[in-house]
Amino acid sequence: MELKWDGTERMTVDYVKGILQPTPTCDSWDQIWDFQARPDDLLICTYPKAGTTWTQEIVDLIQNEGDVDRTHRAPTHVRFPFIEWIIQSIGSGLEHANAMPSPRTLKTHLPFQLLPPSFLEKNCKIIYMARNPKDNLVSYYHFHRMNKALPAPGTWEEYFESFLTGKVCWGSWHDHVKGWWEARDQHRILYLFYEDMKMNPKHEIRKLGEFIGKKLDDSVLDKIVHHTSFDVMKQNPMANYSTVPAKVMDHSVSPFMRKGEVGDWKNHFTVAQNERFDEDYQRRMAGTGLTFRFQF
Ligand code: PPS
Repeated sequence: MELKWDGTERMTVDYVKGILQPTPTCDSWDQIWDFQARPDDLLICTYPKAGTTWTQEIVDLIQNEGDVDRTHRAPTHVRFPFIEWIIQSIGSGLEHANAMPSPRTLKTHLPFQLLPPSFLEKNCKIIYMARNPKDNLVSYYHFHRMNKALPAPGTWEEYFESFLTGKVCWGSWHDHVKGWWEARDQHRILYLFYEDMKMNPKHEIRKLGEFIGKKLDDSVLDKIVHHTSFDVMKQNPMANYSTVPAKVMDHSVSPFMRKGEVGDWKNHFTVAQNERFDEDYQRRMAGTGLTFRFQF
């Protein structure tokens, strides 16, 4: 597979079936769509910046029964191939996944309709983590600023409009969370919320353990809660993306582990933006049964 983008310029984007994607993902789309899942694959799926890395760290600690040394074996993106991510200085998530022995835990940000069909054909377990869209937007904006593997975000006002109109990589937040929500009962999908994990991590980690098929005693659960807290993960080079070359992710612009809070959107949204967001949200989310917490 040819990896053209080398990080000296900002990533370009294109469309796959109406969804914006980094150009290398578009160029390799046929191979991504044909990805061969295995029945014992576990897939972690999120809209970007919804708590993927947090979920990955928790899952790895559950699978390793709280053994922190085992989870320090490699950085997040090496432990969990990101199937549609192709970066020259880092490699192809697809090739990495294909070379990995089973059982594999994989990552994707794809909306449900773009999920390679073999995941459903093989009845793989899928964990979906969703985050309230206002904090998700803020997090994504800052990630665009620091990550050259995404286009430049423009001004805050411009990015706000791009997010609302779904003109960002991986498409509309609203369509993403709704698509996976509607699919959850027909497939082996555990649908989780970032705000629940923040509010009661032990409860949510136990739920994850049951879904994965691991019964965890209280002391292991407490250990996992501690090692996956924001402050501990921020200091963990295997979980904070500091191993990615600085020409791709520049943490001096905005750290990957930025704030990890619920309600930070209040420091960014103007009153007018908030009213516009709420009006749009109510219209697009009406009747879905999906509710998000925007603050505690
Ligand atoms: S990515 O690039 O899509 O994989 O990013 P993702 O991991 O989904 O999202 C990054 C945001 O999640 C926050 N984060 C956490 N919050 C709370 N606790 C823990 N342990 C944790 N780990 C990561 C991270 O700080 C990003 O959110 P913001 O709001 O930008 O801080």
